[in-house]
Amino acid sequence: MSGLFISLEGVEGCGKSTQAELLAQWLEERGHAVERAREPGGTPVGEAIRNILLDPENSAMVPRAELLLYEAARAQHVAERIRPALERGAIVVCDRFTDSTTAYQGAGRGLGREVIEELHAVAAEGLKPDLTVLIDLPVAEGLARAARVKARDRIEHEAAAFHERVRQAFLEGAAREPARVKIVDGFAPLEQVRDAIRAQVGPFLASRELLSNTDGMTPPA
Ligand code: T5A
Repeated sequence: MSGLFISLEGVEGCGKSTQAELLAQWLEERGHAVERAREPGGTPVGEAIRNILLDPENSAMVPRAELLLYEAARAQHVAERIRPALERGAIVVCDRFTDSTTAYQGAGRGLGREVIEELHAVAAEGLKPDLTVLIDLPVAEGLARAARVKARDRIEHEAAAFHERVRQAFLEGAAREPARVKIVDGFAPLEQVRDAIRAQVGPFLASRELLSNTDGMTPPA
């Protein structure tokens, strides 16, 4: 596959959707074909599963059913949109991917990493992001930001301790794979977060010889 797969990750309200849009626009302005994507969702089947997953009415959902629904939405997304876009040579900018499942279902729900990684291999056909930007933010700030924009969904109703486990799992994932997962401070003003993301993505694309105008950026060590 000739494209590139970039995911944005982090706790609720950390600014992923905002930054995914800014990043996609920036890449398009530089002449790249960009596929915007988000999980759960991104396809008609995936959006229907998203509605089930996020509906607060579904409070009886057990963790394993939740896990399988996230992976089912992902299987459809990878087959219908992500893999074809990568085969066309596009840059896929995805708001959440497998790291979210590892953090939320693995650590948040306590299902553990092993079973989840086996499911990733099935649902995502072994596909991993080339680069992941983790926008790190204290849980309370993220939940407060999210609450200002929309009503709380089923996952946002979880206790603070659940979201703390999720944040720690994201940070542990970044420590395990420092070459792929880059941490950006989400507490900074929006424009600073945007620039910090560009400072990771620009050199990464340059290292893959995909960005002709690197604005003087040098590839990361
Ligand atoms: N989930 C997902 C799992 O449990 N397992 C999985 O495998 C997957 C894929 C998805 C839910 O599903 C869970 C995680 C989630 O709980 P969602 O609605 O897509 O649900 O939830 P989020 O991805 O968390 O989306 P949010 O919209 O809540 O958060 P974002 O996208 O991180 O934040 P954003 O960009 O919408 O910004 C929120 C607000 O903050 C402001 C924005 O303007 C906006 O008002 N903001 C800032 N304010 C100050 N400073 C900054 N730097 C700011 N950046 C943004």
